[in-house]
Amino acid sequence: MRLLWLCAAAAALLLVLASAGTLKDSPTKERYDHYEVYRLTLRNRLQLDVIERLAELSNKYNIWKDYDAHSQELHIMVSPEDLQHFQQLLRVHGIGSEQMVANVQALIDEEQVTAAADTAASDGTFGWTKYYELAEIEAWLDSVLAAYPNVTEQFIVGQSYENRTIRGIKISHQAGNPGIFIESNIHAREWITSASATWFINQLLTSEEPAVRNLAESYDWHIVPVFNVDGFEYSHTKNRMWRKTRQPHATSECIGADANRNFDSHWMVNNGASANPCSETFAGDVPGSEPEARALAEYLSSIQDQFSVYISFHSYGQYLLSPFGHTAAEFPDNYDDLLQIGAAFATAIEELPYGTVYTYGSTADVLYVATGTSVDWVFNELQKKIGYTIEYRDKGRYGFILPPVQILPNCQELMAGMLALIDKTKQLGYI
Ligand code: 0X9
Ligand code: ZN
Repeated sequence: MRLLWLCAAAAALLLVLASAGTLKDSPTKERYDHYEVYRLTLRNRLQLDVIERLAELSNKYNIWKDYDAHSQELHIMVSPEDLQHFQQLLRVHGIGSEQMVANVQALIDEEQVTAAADTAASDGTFGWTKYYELAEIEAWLDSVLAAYPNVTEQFIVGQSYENRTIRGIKISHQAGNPGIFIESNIHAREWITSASATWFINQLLTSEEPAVRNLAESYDWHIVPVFNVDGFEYSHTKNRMWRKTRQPHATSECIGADANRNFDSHWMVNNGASANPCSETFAGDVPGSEPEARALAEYLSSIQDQFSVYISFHSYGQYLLSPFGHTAAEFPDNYDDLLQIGAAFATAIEELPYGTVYTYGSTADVLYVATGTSVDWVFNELQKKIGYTIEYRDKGRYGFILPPVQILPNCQELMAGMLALIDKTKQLGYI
């Protein structure tokens, strides 16, 4: 009898240990069953403080879209366990809310179902009706490099924390073309960005449309389809909502920093990033603490005479953002031009049958203060005059889990916008 009891106790202890292990670093995939996403309307500083403190203190709340003063909105994901407490808090503080997503896991499952159906139906060729994992994107990149040896060339940005190689492709039809650098998927969960980047590479190489041929042949393209390689891999295998890098922190259980807050330009000023390692916008302990950001800054410095336009792909919200990110009180000298180019981009997209509306302007003005971003670093430290962040579809209906059927429409919008952006940039004499 006593032996039986001992066995039971040992089994129970094992169970407890196993579940504690799961909490720390799950060997399986994180699930988001009945996690909901809310659009909150925050009307004063106190309301904003309440929500921001909530998001900083708990790992269970996850900010999908930070507060911006224009819409007064913030998007936040809440676990089913916290929902009651959360709603009570909203009531007490009189915070307006609207449910955007009823069940995050359902969106993730739909995304996977489409992927499975696509794989079964397809002949194994790469396409843009599903999202691919890092290894598949890299294999495709290899096939492209092999198929177009005369106009393409691989370049290496550097190594990630987990020692993956951050790869890029250069497409050049003639020496001396003005250069355009595209960095994509710095935020791991923004899968539409690498889908769009690979599609864009494919268009530059295969399209027969005169305007696209001109774009491909008159410029040198430097494109990094997946910049945050560790985070992207992790978002596929462990946690669909992962945003940051994967470097552990010395004094915190929380992992990674926001690579787009880690560059050495106005780092951590004006509350444009967080000092809390558990925050989604953790800036790192020092600028360049993340090997990925350090490698990109070094690589860009080494080729700074080879490009004049820098574009960073993000989602979501439908914005074309220019510097500055660190302050809304000052604007770049050429801000009028940056706005003109932004207007051309937005108009071209709005003219497509989808009628998708993009907002343009400086990051700090139309969105929120963000410091240490890659675009601002290139603009301020490498003195580049044209730099943008594109925030792709949508406005929050699906957020980061943009259904695969929207990949191609989003890409068409990218091409229309890009043609207009480059056209206007040339017209204004920058390239
Ligand atoms: O907060 C960010 O890093 C970007 N938004 S996201 O929702 N994709 O995280 C905006 C970055 C703005 N970019 C620059 N200031 N350059
Ligand atoms: Zn982003």
